[in-house]
Amino acid sequence: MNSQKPAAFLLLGGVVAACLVGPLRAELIVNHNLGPLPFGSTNVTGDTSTGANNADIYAGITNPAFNWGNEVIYSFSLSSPSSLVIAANALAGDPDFFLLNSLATGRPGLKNEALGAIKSPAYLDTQRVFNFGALSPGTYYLSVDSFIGADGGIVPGDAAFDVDLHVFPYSPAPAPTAVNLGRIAGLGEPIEIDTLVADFDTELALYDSIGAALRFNDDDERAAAFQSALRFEGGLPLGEYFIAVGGFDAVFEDAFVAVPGDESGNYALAYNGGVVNGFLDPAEIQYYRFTVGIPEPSSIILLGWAVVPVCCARRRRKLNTDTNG
Ligand SMILES: [Ca+2]
Ligand SMILES: [Ca+2]
Ligand SMILES: [Ca+2]
Repeated sequence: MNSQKPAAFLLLGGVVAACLVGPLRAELIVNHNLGPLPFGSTNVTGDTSTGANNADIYAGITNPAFNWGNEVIYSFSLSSPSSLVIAANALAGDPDFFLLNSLATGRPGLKNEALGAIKSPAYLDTQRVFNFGALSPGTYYLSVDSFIGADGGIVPGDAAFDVDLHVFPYSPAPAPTAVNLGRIAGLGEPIEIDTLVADFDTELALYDSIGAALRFNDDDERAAAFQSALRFEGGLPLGEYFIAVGGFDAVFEDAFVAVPGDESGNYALAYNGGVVNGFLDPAEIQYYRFTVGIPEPSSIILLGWAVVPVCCARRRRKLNTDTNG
């Protein structure tokens, strides 16, 4: 009689689950959970030989021609806006330190890509102290990965490290005036933002809601003439984000600080199927805002109301039948 009901529930469940968790992907492995990082200093000591190599490169922030070997991954959380500084006490081999906001990795290929890299890496090769900068409250991962060279010149080897993580309070910066793009993805859904169609040399940066500069791109490898793209194939944490569009040679820093470049002209900002046309004046930065969220509240409410009355109506009818019967 009601053969469509289980199918409808399965479909609904699938849609909701897909919207909430996104497509399934392989994930990096957390070796140690540091828990909530308090303000002050936390010592982290380890050896990459105790880890595994699930990330050869870090998408969007490392040169694809380079290779990293075994990595050890630490998870930690921040309960309030913070800035994070890493300082080396002792290093052996060539450990590099990557901050990630997800454990997602790319599809199997020639190289394994960690997709959740944010900020610039701390190489700690000459400078023994590095400021990762501002971070919103949330969960992060520190991947300590052993640098093993460029393609064709790999020297396998592990690295040992003794570093301190210094956490300081950070005051969120006021949001800039921005064109609102609305919700462009759900949790775990791939995000791509680009200005590949532009008549000048563009640059792009991504900020989170407190002004933490997360990712920057000058030239995408697909660009015809030095245009930019930001790709988060593993998605972004739920929240509000800001895109800054600039011309070469802009500089982007925390607190929504952006020093404009000289280049200007027409561009099309493409984002997950949408597109906005703009014109950038000389010495100008333009901002757009978007959210990564669960499905629009209106659609959840609609789904909820579509299901609940049917369930209740059936139960009530059965109860009535039993009671009367
Ligand atoms: Ca690795
Ligand atoms: Ca290094
Ligand atoms: Ca560029």
